[in-house]
Amino acid sequence: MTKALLLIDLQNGFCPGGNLPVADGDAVVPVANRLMRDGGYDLVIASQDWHPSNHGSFASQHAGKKPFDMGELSGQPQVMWPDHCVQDTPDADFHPALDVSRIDHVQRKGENPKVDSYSAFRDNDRAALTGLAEFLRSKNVTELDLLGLATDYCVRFSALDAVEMLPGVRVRLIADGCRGIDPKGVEDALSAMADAGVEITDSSRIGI
Ligand code: VGL
Ligand code: ZN
Repeated sequence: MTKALLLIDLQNGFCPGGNLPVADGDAVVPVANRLMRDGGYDLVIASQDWHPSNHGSFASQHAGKKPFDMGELSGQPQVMWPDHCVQDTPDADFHPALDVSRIDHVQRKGENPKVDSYSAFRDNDRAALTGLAEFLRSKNVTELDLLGLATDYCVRFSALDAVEMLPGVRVRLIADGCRGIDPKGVEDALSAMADAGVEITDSSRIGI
């Protein structure tokens, strides 16, 4: 029995002042800190969106595209994002208030410029794995709770992959520990996760 907490992309880039800010994104940092301290977890993992400066999800790499337009990347539909979480820049750093001393393992993603990687488990085209599923299996994880940014992108796809790639593991989303980009997208994400078997819970129900 190993209980793990997965923190998705708690980076400056997704917080107010960052390059792809999620409204109120920094409000989830205290939730993460409290759960790392009091949640009774055996293992804490944090994912980090970690793009090269020429990443193909950036509107800046596509002539005539503006951020949030739809475009294509390697023949697949792709949201054109503002440049964000570029490797070794402050935008990619964890939020300064996050208690990184309690993180056991960091999983980076989004390094291949030709494909985006919302999920902490694998690229959007599902071809390349990050190794996170294998890591969690090697630690005999039986329960995985997750929270972070953004509910409608990286949290959603990470939770769905957790259910699919870790059969038998209880997967729970800590809803008050998440914030999203688009309200309708958040609503769709919550129902897609619930339909897939993700339990939706709240941090007030965890720990002391
Ligand atoms: C994310 C869009 C682009 C996320 C990452 O962390 O949800 N969203 N890259
Ligand atoms: Zn990204």
